[in-house]
Amino acid sequence: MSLLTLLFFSSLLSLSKSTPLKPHPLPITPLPSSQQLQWQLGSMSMFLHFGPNTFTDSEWGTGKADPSVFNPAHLNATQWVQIAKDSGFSRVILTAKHHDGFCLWPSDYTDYSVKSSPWRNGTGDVVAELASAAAEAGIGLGLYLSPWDRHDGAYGKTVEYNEFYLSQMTELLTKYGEIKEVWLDGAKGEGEKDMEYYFTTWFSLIHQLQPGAVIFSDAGPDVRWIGDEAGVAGSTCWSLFNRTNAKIGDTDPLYSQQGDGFGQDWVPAECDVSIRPGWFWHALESPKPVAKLLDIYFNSVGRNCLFLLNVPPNSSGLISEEDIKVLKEFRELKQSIFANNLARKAFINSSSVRGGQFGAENVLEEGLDKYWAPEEKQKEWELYLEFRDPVSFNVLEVREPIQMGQRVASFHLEMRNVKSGKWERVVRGTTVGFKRLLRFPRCESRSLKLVVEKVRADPLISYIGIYMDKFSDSGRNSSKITITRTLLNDS
Ligand code: FUL
Repeated sequence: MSLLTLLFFSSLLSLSKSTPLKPHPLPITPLPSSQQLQWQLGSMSMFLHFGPNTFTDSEWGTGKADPSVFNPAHLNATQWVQIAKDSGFSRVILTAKHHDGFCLWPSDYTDYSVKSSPWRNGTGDVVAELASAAAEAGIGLGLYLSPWDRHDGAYGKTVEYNEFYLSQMTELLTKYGEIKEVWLDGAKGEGEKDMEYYFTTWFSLIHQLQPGAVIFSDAGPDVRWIGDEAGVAGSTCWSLFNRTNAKIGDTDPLYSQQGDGFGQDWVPAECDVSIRPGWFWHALESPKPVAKLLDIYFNSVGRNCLFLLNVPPNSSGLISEEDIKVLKEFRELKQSIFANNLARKAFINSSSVRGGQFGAENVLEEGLDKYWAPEEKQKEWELYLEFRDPVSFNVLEVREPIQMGQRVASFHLEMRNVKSGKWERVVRGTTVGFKRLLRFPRCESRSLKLVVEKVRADPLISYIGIYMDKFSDSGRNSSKITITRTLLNDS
């Protein structure tokens, strides 16, 4: 190496040593916990509704079904987990106990469980089998312990039942390794015995026993129910929320679907929906078509939420072939849309930059830690994408680095018309959050502009995607008709 080259490199080194980085901007509260961040990064979880209802063709079991009905001849939790993993789900959540009170693990606090069933001669434990399959495959495990218990005699006696429920919860959270999510709800039939659930105590115990878990309920504390069972979030969807405004078992669906831009708590939403009409498997029901799953994906993951898709194992103890087929199509369809981010071909620029490491080019890199930050005190926040050749596209993706808080309240995309050279609005959206996906009729252009309109604090953008969804474009997706020009003002 010549002296000159040495001098050149050492001056570069001393330059990088002597030029400190520009600090990150201040996060804006409320902020996600590390458990909530990890949960959100997972994007999709698979719900597994399984129990006596699977064998009695019912949804809300009475709690009186004889345990002998539970006898899945081919139960294989490894198959459930493998399908979940192959289809892109990061977690599985099992109904350890549904409303009928039957426990899928041999609880020491009741006889109404697998141990009274003929399955594996009463020695089986579905929770244990699933826990070991999930650990083996490296995907997270969640458990649903229904508060409403139609079997146990203690139900209706507040202190007695809370003791019973917490004892069962303790079994679940101490015997099966790491639990990533605890799922509970306020569902209860008309005219049921009145009683109080000691939620605050339950939540403390759960966090004590499984500090890595998020707790799901209508009102959080960590993850909120979206307010419907169709898997659809509001087109405005904040992770901000006021927990005091929501009561478990009695929530305002609109408030849950939209969240609250002025909320004091960070409680992102989970969109639960079943692949079939029922939550439990029924011989006469079929799975939804792939186009429907894609719609739900856009309306949940694409609206800053997590998609919790229920895929119920059948009475032989396996996930049915028809369901596997749709899940495979779903995975392939997503892959065909999102594998090719056209924005990567663009030259990216912005209206301003906060400093060196916050440049606009960061929006092409996956991950939360790299993002575009504009200079402070600006009135306009714009990102420009210039392509060498015109590109055809019909999907926009925008993401915020949510560890810094949720900021964007509205934005739109513009394109320069290839023929007239004039700027035209393509689509408008309100909140962004972890991920926002918007669909619109196919467009073609060489120049695009993402304009952030309203914010809670200076906007930070961590990712931009521009995609061509050929499936919806070709008309094979029956829901295509819903993507009309009326959606261009998606507010
Ligand atoms: C509801 C329950 O009543 C349904 O049976 C199902 O488990 C659904 C996911 O939650 O509250």
